[in-house]
Amino acid sequence: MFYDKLDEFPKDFLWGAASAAYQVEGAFDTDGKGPSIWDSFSKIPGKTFIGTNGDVAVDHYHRYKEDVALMAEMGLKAYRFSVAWSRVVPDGEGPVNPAGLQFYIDLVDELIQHGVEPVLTLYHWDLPQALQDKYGGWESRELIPAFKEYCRILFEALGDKVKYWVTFNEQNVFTAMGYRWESHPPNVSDLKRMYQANHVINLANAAAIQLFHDLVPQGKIGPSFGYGPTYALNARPENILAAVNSHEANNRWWMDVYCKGTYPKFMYKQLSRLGIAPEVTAADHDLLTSAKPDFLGINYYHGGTVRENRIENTSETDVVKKEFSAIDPYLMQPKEEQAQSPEVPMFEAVSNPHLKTTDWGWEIDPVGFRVALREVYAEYDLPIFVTENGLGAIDVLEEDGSIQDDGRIEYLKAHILEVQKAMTDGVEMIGYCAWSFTDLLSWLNGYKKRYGFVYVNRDEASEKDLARIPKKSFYWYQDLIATNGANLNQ
Ligand code: BGP
Repeated sequence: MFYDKLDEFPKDFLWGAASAAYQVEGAFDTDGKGPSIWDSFSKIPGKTFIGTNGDVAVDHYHRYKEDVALMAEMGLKAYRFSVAWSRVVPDGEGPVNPAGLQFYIDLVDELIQHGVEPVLTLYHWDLPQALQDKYGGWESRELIPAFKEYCRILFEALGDKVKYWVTFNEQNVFTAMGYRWESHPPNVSDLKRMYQANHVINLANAAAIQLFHDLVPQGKIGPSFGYGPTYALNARPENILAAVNSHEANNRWWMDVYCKGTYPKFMYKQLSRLGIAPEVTAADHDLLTSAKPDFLGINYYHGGTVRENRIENTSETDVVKKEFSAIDPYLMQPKEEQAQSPEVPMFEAVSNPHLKTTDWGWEIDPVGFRVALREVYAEYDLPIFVTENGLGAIDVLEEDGSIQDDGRIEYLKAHILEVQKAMTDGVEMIGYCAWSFTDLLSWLNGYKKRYGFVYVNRDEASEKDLARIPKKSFYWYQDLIATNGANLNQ
């Protein structure tokens, strides 16, 4: 659709930025915090970029006041952060650690005092190690009551101050990376176990939403999903069918469960055929269908392009196959040796000849953002909160002390413009959180790949002085917020 004039952003649109506990806080064993699975995994040689870990990260735990002051200076309307479960409940299900809980109460108070709306993520990948050791982590149903209890603690402590809550961050990504690709904890490669863990997380998600609606009726809660539209390489019908398959495997497999409480049928049958479908009991079905999110958090970086599965495909062998510099979380194209892989007979991922990529090989596709927002809103009819979107790049601290991140400004501008178009189309939007506010630890790429509006003076070799230095994009976003998006077309 083309418009001469786009709708204005609503006055209360939440212009925000996001982070996650393990990536910013540091203080990994301070004030009674227990270890998480990321504290252990990041210490395994060869697992992260030159051995980086979140022991110190960007020391947000000790510098949150300075960070919040910068948010206020920028005029930020919302800050999305996550709570480290093992800071609040060190053993995952034992007694509360008052100092850990107090940190989040103080952070929320600080945000509110500075006019920044807190957006709290309950789980951004750092499961307490004790729950991994005791029960085997998310594969066990024992984690459902443990998660529910942890949520209750936070709902009771912060339910009157925090309106927006996110249950799980990118369930599709952390289950694939953790249980299939051995690149996140718990470092497993087993599809059956992956689908089992994923099912337990679905149940925990539903249980948390139910409890929230009982305890915090005035609040809003939903998951944040790593969504990417799936394109067919061209109009060849076989490729269109492949895109339908890929959409079901990579998006609907989660989104349908969140919103409708049921798994999509074709993918479920495909997994059953391979003996790796999760078992859904009658009680599971009741729980999943009884809990509905109030909004959908969408993390958007890119989508993917597919063609007919390589078993049947005979006509398009010349297109360059997608080369991943890292594992692509959104199009989980299987390794050759995984004979059981459900996707092999369904589709094959290829690179999109129309798109450029970032330094890390991620396709840059602003229009895909609009497609994503349109698809999600049309299918699930819930307001959307963009909970992540941003550009990972190498930023240079110039001799004059500035950081000229024009590439990031260009990226964000193009993407936010597509949000405005989607909104003009009719999508109901709550807000937009860029990833990220300050630079932070990239799970697998250390401090080389930066996303922040604020540079943090540290690298892999040294913590230096951890000074916060606003980048050029900081001032650009400040102006965007001040004009409520009116500068986007300039
Ligand atoms: C998302 C995660 C974030 C963040 C972002 C960038 O998948 O939710 O926590 O890490 O991706 O990822 P990366 O640092 O790998 O580029």
